[in-house]
Amino acid sequence: MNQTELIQGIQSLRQKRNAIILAHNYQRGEIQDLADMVGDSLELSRRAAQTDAEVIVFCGVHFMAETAALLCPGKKVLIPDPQAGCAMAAMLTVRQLRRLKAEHAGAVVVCYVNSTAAVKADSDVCCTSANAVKVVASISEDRDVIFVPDRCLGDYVQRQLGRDLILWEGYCPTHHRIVLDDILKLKEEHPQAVAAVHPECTRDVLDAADFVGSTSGILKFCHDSSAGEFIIGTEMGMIHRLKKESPDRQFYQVGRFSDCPDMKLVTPEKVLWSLENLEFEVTVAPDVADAARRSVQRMVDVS
Ligand code: CIZ
Ligand code: SF4
Repeated sequence: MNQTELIQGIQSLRQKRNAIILAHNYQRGEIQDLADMVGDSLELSRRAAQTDAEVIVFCGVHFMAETAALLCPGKKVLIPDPQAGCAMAAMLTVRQLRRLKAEHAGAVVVCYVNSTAAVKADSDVCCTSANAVKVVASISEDRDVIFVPDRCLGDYVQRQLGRDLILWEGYCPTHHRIVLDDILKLKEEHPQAVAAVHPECTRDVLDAADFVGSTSGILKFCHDSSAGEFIIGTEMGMIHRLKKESPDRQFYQVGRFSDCPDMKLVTPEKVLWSLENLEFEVTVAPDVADAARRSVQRMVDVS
């Protein structure tokens, strides 16, 4: 089967199954191009909740498909490769979270969306990188706040708010491969370029950037900016979308190692198989789902 036949096969199966294909901003270019919508995890889950489609093929990693399943009860949520996990989400188990909560009784728990549904269920409120500062700011100053699992995003939030948070040691291995030296080198080579980076990067990288934001934030920043050249410090799948939306501008990826191996597990062939076999369904146990949905809903209410 050549590429054209593959895409045609996906399109006809999508209709037959009454399915919608959602792709995260970090997916391979060819997946972004065949999807009904490309976005960040929350934008995609919200879109999933609004659709009439019965089947959602979520091209992303497991926690994202879980979030879609939480927000879309009654729909079948499929992930094309069940091995696509998130290294950061795997860095915090519910047992570890419970131990941390026991050490800080009374603290409010904020969990980054990059966490399992079970961790979300054991947290008070969820956040994304787009609204983390807003979510924490909504918590009364006299309460302690535990922020999990990303230490870098938590550190960014505490510096933005001038407020100490109790942090966990989780991190994104992909964003940690975006290093200061590579940004500085690009800035030297392209003195007119402005640098936009993701808050999962380390503090020295954030301090060297002109803008810090989520993938949706970086897209908006570049779109609204009058600059013609950008240095981009996030997972490299973003460059595809940025170039596609602004073909007349230059985007320079920081370093050559910032690809997320889990995001790249999804291929067009696997999307076809997913639609063909209605695999691999992602579900969340009802008791966990109810509690996790409450955390996500609290985030939606404050942001
Ligand atoms: O929430 C998302 O989609 C993630 C993990 C990244 C981002 O900044 O959009
Ligand atoms: Fe997880 Fe990092 Fe991959 Fe995002 S880029 S899915 S945080 S490992």
